[in-house]
Amino acid sequence: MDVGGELFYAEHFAARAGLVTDVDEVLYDRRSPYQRITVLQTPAFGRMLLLDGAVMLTEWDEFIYHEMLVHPALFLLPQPRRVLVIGGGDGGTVREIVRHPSIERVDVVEIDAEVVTVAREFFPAISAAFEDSRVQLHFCDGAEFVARAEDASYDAVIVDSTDPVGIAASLFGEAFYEHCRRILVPEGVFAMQSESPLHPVFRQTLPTVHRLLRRYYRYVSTCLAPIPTYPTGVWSFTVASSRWDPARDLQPEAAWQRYQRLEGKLRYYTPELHQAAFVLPVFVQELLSSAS
Ligand code: AG3
Repeated sequence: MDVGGELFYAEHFAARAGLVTDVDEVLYDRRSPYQRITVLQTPAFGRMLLLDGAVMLTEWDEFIYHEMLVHPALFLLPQPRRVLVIGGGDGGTVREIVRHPSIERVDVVEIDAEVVTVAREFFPAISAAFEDSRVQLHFCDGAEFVARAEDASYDAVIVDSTDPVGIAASLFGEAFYEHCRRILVPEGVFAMQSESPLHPVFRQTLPTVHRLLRRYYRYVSTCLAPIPTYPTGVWSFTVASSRWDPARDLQPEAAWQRYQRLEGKLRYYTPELHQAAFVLPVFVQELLSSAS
């Protein structure tokens, strides 16, 4: 937006409530066959990636989102080897996954090849993990990919989607979750971003997701993290497994040993933070109990 010669950008989650920031420069702004892709240079948040005007990441706080989407799930598994990522075309999720030395293969299913092209050009540090030899990119629909994938072929499935509308809507539906369960090994882990529990509309995602996932997994748990540039600033991630209780089955000693051996240094997640993040405030507990 350009008002009185000053460039700024705003994303609202309610009547003119939300995020606003000055913009130094619009680095990229084009329509792909699927969506409008925008890259902004801002003084406050560094570079920002928007899809259809919604913030996907900023250089300033993307580490919180990507660490909390990936590590609570992968640290539950004694030895994560094969991981499927649905979405995640910017590369941040893959960057966190390949920090785990046990990883042998990561399949990334991104519907929009132009998101990857833009990430490679404008977010080289975030998208660098795509060049890792263990990573395989697939440009197709995530719901179709999981429907075709073989039974028990992944240790973890991680869904890094946009909001549950438009092209991402199928990634919040029962048929998709059923296939994810089928293609996971019995002791596997499923993780997804599950929107904000404070959002006037999308907070309903959380109880809906719990109700559906409980059909396929013994344990379904949600953890929270602050993502200041996302709508409301409070975000949820939901982790499910039939073998591991995400809130209780982290073995602190073993987790710390693995934590030391990760490639690179994390800035948000620790095994202690894992335990704390699954402790939910009253209003989120109430939202979840409306699911059954
Ligand atoms: N995933 C986007 C979460 C949804 C943000 N919603 C919004 N801004 N309205 C981000 C992908 C990062 N890898």
